[in-house]
Amino acid sequence: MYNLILFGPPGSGKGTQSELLIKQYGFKHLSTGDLLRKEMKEGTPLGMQAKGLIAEGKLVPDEVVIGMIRSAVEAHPDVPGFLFDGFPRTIAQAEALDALLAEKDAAINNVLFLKVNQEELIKRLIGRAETSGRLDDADPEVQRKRQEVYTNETLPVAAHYAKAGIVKDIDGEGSIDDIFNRLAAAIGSLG
Ligand code: B4P
Repeated sequence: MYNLILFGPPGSGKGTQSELLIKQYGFKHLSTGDLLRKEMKEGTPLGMQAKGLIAEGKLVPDEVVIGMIRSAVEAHPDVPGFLFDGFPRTIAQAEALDALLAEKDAAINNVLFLKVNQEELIKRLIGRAETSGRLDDADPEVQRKRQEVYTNETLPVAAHYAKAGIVKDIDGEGSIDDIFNRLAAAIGSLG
């Protein structure tokens, strides 16, 4: 099993590139953002809890997303690997993921870190706000909060995996195809 984390700040293109990577490699795509938006759309108790937090640019509690990921991983025992998109977002989530995979004699093989400058991120999120209808895209104050949460809570996750020597920086600027080619080259060379 080959397991990959696509890592990067809000708006770095994790969702966009995940779509292309799953087509090419057959990974099972697990996006906590997508799973949470599905819960919100269906109006489940979990979705109702997540809605207010996401609208404020905050993270959903670790135990909630860890539970969602455990269920999703266990529902797909026979896939060639998982592509984790937007997860883990805290050290507690990373440790829970490592433990969950270890139970299955597996591990994270690589973390591909999409690097995009702050100005470009804001430009992309403003662009996405025009069409996404997402609660967390429209308000500049919420976007500022999301970047702050990313710096304080999520960036340490890259350092956690860097200790194992499995993080690879990828230039996340340029055309969607060029970025995909860089990711594919990294996957090919890292195996
Ligand atoms: P996510 O759904 O993970 O979303 P994201 O980080 O905002 O975006 P992503 O990086 O996927 O960017 P995209 O491809 O769309 O999270 C949403 C919220 O859910 C979080 O804030 C949090 O509250 C909650 N949540 C999710 N996971 C959680 C967890 N594990 N723990 C706790 N809470 C959690 O790209 C952005 C835009 O750029 C798009 O419009 C796209 O078209 C455009 N774009 C992409 N690539 C481009 C390129 N190369 N050039 C120009 N534009 C490009």
